Parts: sequence; C-alpha cells; structure tokens
Amino acid sequence: MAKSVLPVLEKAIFTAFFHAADKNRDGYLSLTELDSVVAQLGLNLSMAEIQTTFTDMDTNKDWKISLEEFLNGMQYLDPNKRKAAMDIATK
Ligand SMILES: [Ca+2]
Ligand SMILES: [Ca+2]
Repeated sequence: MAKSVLPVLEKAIFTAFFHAADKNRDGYLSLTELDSVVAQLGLNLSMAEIQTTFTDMDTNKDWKISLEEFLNGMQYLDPNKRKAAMDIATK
C-alpha cells in the first residue's frame, strides 16, 4: 500500500472532505460524487478531465475512489491548486 505523503493537516482536511462528499455513505466516491467535490474545491475541470482524474485515482480499477486513493490522488495535484482547494475546504 502506498503511503500518503500529504502533510497531516491537509490529510485531515481532505479526509473530512472525502466523507462530506460521500453522499450515499458507502465509503467510496463515485464519478458523480467526485464531480461535485471538484466543483466545490473550485478546481474548474471539464468532464473529460474529471473522468481522467477519476481513472488516475482509481488505482485498483473498481470504479470507485476509496479514501486512500483520494488522498494519494491529492498529493499529485498541482501544489497551487491544492492550496486553493485547502482554502475552500477550510472556509
Ligand atoms: Ca459514495
Ligand atoms: Ca478504487
């Protein structure tokens, strides 16, 4: 299992965000749920980019994003975008 190298604070915030985004409470993010997270984080991605992000994050290819996959995906996000996302997430 790959270890996330996100700073502890960011990890805590994105973990809270993950749970808030998991509308149906199944412990995973669907493509639709990821879409609304991205919109809330103000990342401004097109549907094609969201689909790419989703498939990139979904490392075990089960068509859902686990918390671990989400946090791993976040650490590859552009630092400026992550900072902007953090600002929104902590508002
Ligand atoms: Ca879900
Ligand atoms: Ca997955």
